Amino acid sequence: MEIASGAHVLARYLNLTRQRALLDACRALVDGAVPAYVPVVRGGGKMHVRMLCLGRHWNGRTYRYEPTRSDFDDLPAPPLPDAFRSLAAEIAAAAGMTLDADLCILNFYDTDGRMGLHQDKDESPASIEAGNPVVSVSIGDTARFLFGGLKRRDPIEAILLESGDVFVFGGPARLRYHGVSRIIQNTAPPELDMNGRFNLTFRRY
Ligand SMILES: O=C(O)CCC(=O)C(=O)O
Repeated sequence: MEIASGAHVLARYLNLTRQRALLDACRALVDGAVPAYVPVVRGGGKMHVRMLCLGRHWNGRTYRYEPTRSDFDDLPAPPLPDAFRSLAAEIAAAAGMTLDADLCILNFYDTDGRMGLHQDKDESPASIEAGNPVVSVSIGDTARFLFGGLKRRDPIEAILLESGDVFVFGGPARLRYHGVSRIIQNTAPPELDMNGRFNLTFRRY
């Protein structure tokens, strides 16, 4: 469903088998050799997610991408798995767009996780101007996702993103403000046997 020009929600795009496989991959990554961590941002506040960047690291202090995590432990960002890159391309195509992703920001929200309203504007100007979409995949508990306009004060729509839903925003929607106001506890499919929510955003730098 196109909710705004360039912004598509594909409800339950991933079936349970694919959700389970992605969940296993996410769990292995966040507890792997280069683990997820809680970023501290420019103003000194802690984010309300555990984050792991793949392909390129997003530095929460500088709001820039870099190869190693200079704001945390200097470890190199793990590579973007090929299966993630093809998943992102497949989903973008399902929304009528194209994406050759070279990075993914993987966030884990526990039951009181959230993310303030922001624009995704730290990718290269060329990528943003080209309208390359951000492909977002949700696994686990439902999120109350906020989707606004190109200005912070524009009206905001709340959308529930459930496990297996994907959200694609590119072209004229690429710089729309968005965030997550809350996670709705105990809403993950029982088959996933999890609390909290993984969100993967695939992007092209
Ligand atoms: O968790 C979500 O659905 C949104 C994540 C997000 O806004 C981001 O990673 O920039």
